[in-house]
Amino acid sequence: MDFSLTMDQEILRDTVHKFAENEIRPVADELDKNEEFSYETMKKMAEMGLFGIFVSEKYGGQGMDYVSYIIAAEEIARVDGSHAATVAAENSLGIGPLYYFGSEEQKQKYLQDLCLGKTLWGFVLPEPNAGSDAGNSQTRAVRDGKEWVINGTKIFITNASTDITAGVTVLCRTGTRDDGKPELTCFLVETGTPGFAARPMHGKMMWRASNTSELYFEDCRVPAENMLGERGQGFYQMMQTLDGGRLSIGAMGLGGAQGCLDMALKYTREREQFGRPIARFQANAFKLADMAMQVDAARLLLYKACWLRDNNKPFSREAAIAKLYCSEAMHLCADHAVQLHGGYGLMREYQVERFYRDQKLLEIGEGTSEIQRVVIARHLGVL
Ligand code: COS
Repeated sequence: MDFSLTMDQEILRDTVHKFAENEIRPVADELDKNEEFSYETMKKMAEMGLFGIFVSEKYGGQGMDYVSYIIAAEEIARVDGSHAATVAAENSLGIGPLYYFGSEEQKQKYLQDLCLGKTLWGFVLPEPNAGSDAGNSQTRAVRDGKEWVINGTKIFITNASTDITAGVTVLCRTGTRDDGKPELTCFLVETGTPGFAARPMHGKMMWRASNTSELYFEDCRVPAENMLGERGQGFYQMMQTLDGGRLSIGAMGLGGAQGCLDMALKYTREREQFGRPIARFQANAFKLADMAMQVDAARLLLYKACWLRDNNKPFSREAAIAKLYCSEAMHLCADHAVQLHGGYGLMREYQVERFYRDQKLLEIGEGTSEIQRVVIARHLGVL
């Protein structure tokens, strides 16, 4: 068994780590406070090659493996959840479906600019009444000559209403299958298509500097060639995309947990009470030890799942396990980090406060912790 990273992966980690520390950390708090999506750091992340990391160079990507992409997401999440969300959602959810299921024409049309970070793309699955029950999509697409007409509402979509969003991949009900289940199909809808509106959602507790939107489709017409893959394949495409996306959330949990450990170690070594650094009180040292254990276990689970994916082996179960474990690891680490900071941990000036808020999304987005347990239990054959 070889647990070492390749030279390229080590270099990538080091480069992204320095970038996140130098370019993102100084601005993260202010952007979070103002609920502001930063086009400036978006541009810098694009110049770093953080979009299309696992996409072939033929389409403008970096041609690296999934482990590399996950390392990049982890290193950004170590500093800021919002920027990690922009990168993770774009790579796995925005670019992923186009890259894996798109026609050659669709790939040629959209991927180059997406990989260059000139544009962003949204992945549109959840609806006000179709969250965990994602297959219960009420958004409908009806064929009319050479077009499809889409009607419905979607919610909680990342990267869908920025100034540079080029479009979205939207799951629609296109009929009923022979077995009575809904027939679900994905369509590409470009920004500016009449009948399509994306509105930013404000007032979020977490990821406040990332872009989240509500989407409205009212008699929105798209040409038949905007179908992604084949009719009736939409739910499988979305589920496969979410398997990869759950690894991204895992990376954000791992990176966030590591970030909390870094901050807690620094603070408890410097902060003195009763005449010594508080890290040297056993109750606090044990918290730090538990955090380190969680981070190590999370990293092993996540990298193993990514290794399976990179080696074309089934990884759905392992993605659910990694997502669940990494997000719960960050929960514990953020909780301990705030506790170790005492009263200061409750203040915005200390970044653990932001990590404590950002963490909660990871146990809800891309399938709640309960849904991950459903997926794992189904693999065990007990549900
Ligand atoms: N990859 C490919 N296909 C998959 C799949 C996967 N990982 N998981 C399920 N499928 C297929 C099944 O094989 C089944 O195929 P058939 O209809 O041909 O039999 C189909 O998808 C439906 O699967 P299932 O019957 O298991 O669907 P359920 O309605 O029971 O839902 C869960 C399954 C709950 C796991 C799914 O709805 C889910 O993941 N919900 C959470 C959604 C989510 O993460 N939302 C967050 C969006 S934010 S981006």
